[in-house]
Formats: sequence, structure tokens, C-alpha cells
Amino acid sequence: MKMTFRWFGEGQDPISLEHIRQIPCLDGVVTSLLTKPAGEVWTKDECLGIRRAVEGAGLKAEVIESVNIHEDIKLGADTRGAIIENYIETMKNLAEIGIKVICYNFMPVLDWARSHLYYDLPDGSNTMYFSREFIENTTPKELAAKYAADSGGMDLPGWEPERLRHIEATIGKYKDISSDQYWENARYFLDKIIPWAERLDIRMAIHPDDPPRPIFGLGRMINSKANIERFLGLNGSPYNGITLCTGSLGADKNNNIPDIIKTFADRIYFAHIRNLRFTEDGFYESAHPTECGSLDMFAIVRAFYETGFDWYIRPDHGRMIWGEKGRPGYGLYDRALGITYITGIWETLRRLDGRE
Ligand code: CS2
Ligand code: MN
Repeated sequence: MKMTFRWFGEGQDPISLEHIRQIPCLDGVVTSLLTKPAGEVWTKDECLGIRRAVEGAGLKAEVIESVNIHEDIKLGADTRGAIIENYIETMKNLAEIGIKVICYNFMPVLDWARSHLYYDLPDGSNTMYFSREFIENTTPKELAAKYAADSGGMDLPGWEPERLRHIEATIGKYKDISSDQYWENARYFLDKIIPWAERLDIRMAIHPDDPPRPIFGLGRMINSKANIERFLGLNGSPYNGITLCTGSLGADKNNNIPDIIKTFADRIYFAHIRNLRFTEDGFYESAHPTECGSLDMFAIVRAFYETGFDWYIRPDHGRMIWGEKGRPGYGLYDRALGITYITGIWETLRRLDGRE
């Protein structure tokens, strides 16, 4: 496996590449153009800028998270043709800077959702929290306003201003399309881009829905073993793959993550490893070790190890600890601890296997 760390890009991340570079056992960063509206081309120059910044700091960038999908593609609107062309153009420009994996999601309108961005834990740290009751009693607009106030105006990935501008109207459009139609729209997109992914040698890795349950009346697609199987069946190319996010899928107690890893091992190109703890009303994001949360992190890492996983891993959301302030889920310290924990398990498994 190759260990990576998410970096939000020049001018977009309070954590510097110089600090990221000091995390032990790191192979590279996962990055993006955070402020680029979905549907627009990432130009050659912008892509070269990514490479220059990352390589200048002595790191590699082989994974992009995310190249976002425009709503017209998800909705199957007449305008999607030109937007998909732009997506392919972006893929070509990313191939030129050596990108091997593109992570994206196909969630309607919203990316991830939480009720609280900075929920206080008894040890003095804080973390993201999902309260079912809170979410059921709020509107997307209210939630967006709460995020903006709580995060002090920082752009949150998945809640970019552009996405929020027409949020209610866009949600309204989803009322008119059936779940089957939604799946067909995904197939249409895949059939257009996957031949290019093959040509450019870029693995497409869809991220699961977070949380895996419907919110604000919006349906879900990548939220269970059966649905992952259905998705991979839409286009059978090995270039149509998934990002295995343990915290997204793991928020549904019916999902057995090690089993899902073993089942789809040959189509997983990117792993997001995070733990969570269930509460009566939902869950919060805990530190990575098994004993800190509700997921069996050892079994998860072992499943990757035993299937010979040779792609990219990154620690996913951590807590804010040691007084750090920053983008919720994406502090330096707790994610760095996550890396040392995961690499520790990995080395142990390797050594017990008799390998150096
Ligand atoms: C999230 C998402 O779980 C996660 O990693 O922070 O915002 C994720 O980056 C996107 O859903 C991927 O497209
Ligand atoms: Mn994730």
C-alpha cells in the first residue's frame, strides 16, 4: 500500500506541505482544486501548478480527491454532453501530471453531512458528530448557515459556496427522478468516461455516500455491499472502481467492512480509514484505534493486507486535538497519529508473515 495524506491545495490548507512531509512513512498527498466549480475544465496550467507545488515540497501527488460531478450529470439533464466532455478534458490534463486515481462521489447535491462540526469530547478534543434527530429537524439551508458560522468562513469540501447557491432548487429537481433513472444516469456517465480512463491509465474510484442513509429526502446509491456490486456491474472495466471509506460505510451497522473489502478487493483503488463511535442518536468520529470507537480497525487493516492491497490509503477524518484549529476532520495531529497506527498494524502483519 501507499500511505497518503489529504492536502487541500495552495492557499486552501492551514497545514503546510513542509509539515506534512515530516509525517513518517508518507508516500504522497491527495489533493484537488477546491474552489473549481463542478463542470469546469481543470486546465493544463492548473494541473501543472499542482505538480509543481507538491513535488517542490519533495512529495508525490498521484491521487485527486475530488473531481466533482456536476448536478446535470447526476440528473441526466440535456446539457450533460458538454459537461462530460469537460470532465474528460480534465482527466487528460491530470494524466499528464501522473495522476493514477480520481476519487469522486455521485451523491445528490450534498457531499458529506454532519449535525456538528466541533462536538466536544470529554478529553477536551472535539470532532464531527451526526445526530439523527438534529438532521431530521433542520433544513439544508439552515445546516449550511450553521457550518458557515461554525467554521469561520472556511470553505468546506462538499459545501463549497457554488454548490450552496441554489441548494434548495437543486434538491427539488431530484424529486422528479426515480432511483432507477439515477442509476441509469451513473451508467451513462461511466460509459462515456471509462474508455478514457483505460486509455489514460487513471482508475476512477467512487466514494461511498456519507452518511449511508437518505437525508433531506435525497436517495443513496453507494451505501451497501449489494449496491457496490450493482455499481461495479454498471461498467465491468477494472477502471471503474471504488474508494473504500470505512467511516462512511461503517455508519450503517449492517455493513461488514472487512467482508466488503475482501469481496471487492480487485476494484478498490483508494482507502479512507477512519473510526467512529455509535451513540444513541447517531455517531461521532473517534480517534483511529479500535478501542477508541465502534469499528474493528485491526480487522479492517488486516483485510486490506490479506488481499494484497497495493493502492493508496489515507487516514480519514480525525479529531481536533492539542488546541489545533482548522478544517473539521482534517487536522494535522490526529490524522498523523492515524497514519502511525495504520502503518504499525501493517508492519506487524508483514513481519508476522515472515516478510521484512
Ligand atoms: C469526505 C468527502 O469522507 C470523506 O472523505 O471528506 O468530502 C469526500 O472527500 C468526498 O465525498 C469524495 O468525493
Ligand atoms: Mn471518506
